[in-house]
Amino acid sequence: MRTQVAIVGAGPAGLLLGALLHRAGVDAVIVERRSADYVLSRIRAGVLEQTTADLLDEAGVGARMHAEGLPHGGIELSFGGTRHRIDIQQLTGGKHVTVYGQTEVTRDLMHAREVDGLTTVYEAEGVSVHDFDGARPRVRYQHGGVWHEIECDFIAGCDGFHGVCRASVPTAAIQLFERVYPFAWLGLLSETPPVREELIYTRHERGFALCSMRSPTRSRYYLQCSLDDKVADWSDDAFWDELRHRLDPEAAESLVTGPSIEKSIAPLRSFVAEPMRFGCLFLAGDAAHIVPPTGAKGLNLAASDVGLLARAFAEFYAGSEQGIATYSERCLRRVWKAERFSWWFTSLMHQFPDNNAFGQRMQQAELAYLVGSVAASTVLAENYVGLPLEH
Ligand code: FAS
Ligand code: PHB
Repeated sequence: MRTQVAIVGAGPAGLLLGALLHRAGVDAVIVERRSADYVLSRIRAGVLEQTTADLLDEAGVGARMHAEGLPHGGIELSFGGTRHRIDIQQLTGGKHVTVYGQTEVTRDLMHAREVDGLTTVYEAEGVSVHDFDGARPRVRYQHGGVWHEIECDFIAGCDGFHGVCRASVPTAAIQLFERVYPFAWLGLLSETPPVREELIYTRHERGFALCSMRSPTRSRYYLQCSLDDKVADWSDDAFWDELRHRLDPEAAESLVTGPSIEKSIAPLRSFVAEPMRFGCLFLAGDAAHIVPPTGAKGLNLAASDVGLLARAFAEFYAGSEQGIATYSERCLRRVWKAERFSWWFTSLMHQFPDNNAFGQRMQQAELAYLVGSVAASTVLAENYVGLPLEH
């Protein structure tokens, strides 16, 4: 098989890249290790920046997001038993985020790809990438017991943190930056109305908590938990009791509980691989960087990477190498700013085992300053809605 761009991974990065390339008249094939149902079963992000919403529109898949997504102009910070609203829309001159689950984004992209009759190979085994620094870049995989090879001009490594593409880069050619956090997030999805209309980020001495949602009838909650915790350690009742302990009294009182429809534990890390290009191999999304989900940046960074990459490939086929030559540096400027914001917000809102009494007071003082200063709240607001894209 031959194509212009071979995309490894059918998560949001790979699927959005494929959709944008199709719109630009560039041929691409996606090779995915898992089944489509498995990809859809992973419950992850929930908040889209405007730049991500714009890219979904550009890819022609924004209709359901506009119909079912929830525009949010603010968030609430809860600490010391009270909640403080950050008026994001007012502080950013009218910008907002859209609450629309990653699962739905992925579903919309998969549907569009099927309607357009584009090639996606699911349940591909033994995927490997070859000669990406030579003249004949190729992707090999086994499907149904038969080995296949895709000859291409470019390989897009959209295969996430545990993928094969970054792992195939010689160690001397790549620099890794990482911070692993001493805790995890326990997430729960329930068919219950959200506790408030907007998200609540809670700092509590028992640990961080986040109240989010997927719709007016479906809620998504997170609790900071130990890295040693297992989902089986947390009954639904134990989850709801702990969440009530961490919420302010009014929110705890209005919390509607119900059976979980999904529960999962995710470790938190900050991670960046530099550069994001190796010859004909380009990394995008979680394959290149990971942020702790506190700042709701992971999915949005993946989208902005592939927005730049799709444009760069289209420019290449139109005769300019400028886009592919500057892809890595342009992505990394935005990635590092999102890494900073996600690290800062995580450090502010979570309990750290080595945080002494002074550290607790520093967190409390920073939160008091944050909600009392227009300048400080503006910094939070403009990072939360997403910094401008470089074109
Ligand atoms: P993904 O990991 O989504 O997709 C990569 C794809 O490549 C997967 O489908 C995988 O099966 C496939 N793949 C891997 N190896 C392969 C191989 N060798 N061959 C072929 N295919 C291969 N972000 C937020 O903003 N908010 C959140 O609350 C949030 N929660 C998260 C919870 C968890 C458990 C995780 C892991 C991430 C979370 N994220 C969150 C971040 C998440 O949303 C990512 O940023 C987003 O999925 C990035 O998309 P991709 O880069 O496409 O990577
Ligand atoms: C979610 O709804 O899954 C979500 C929202 C905001 C975050 C993290 C996760 O910061």
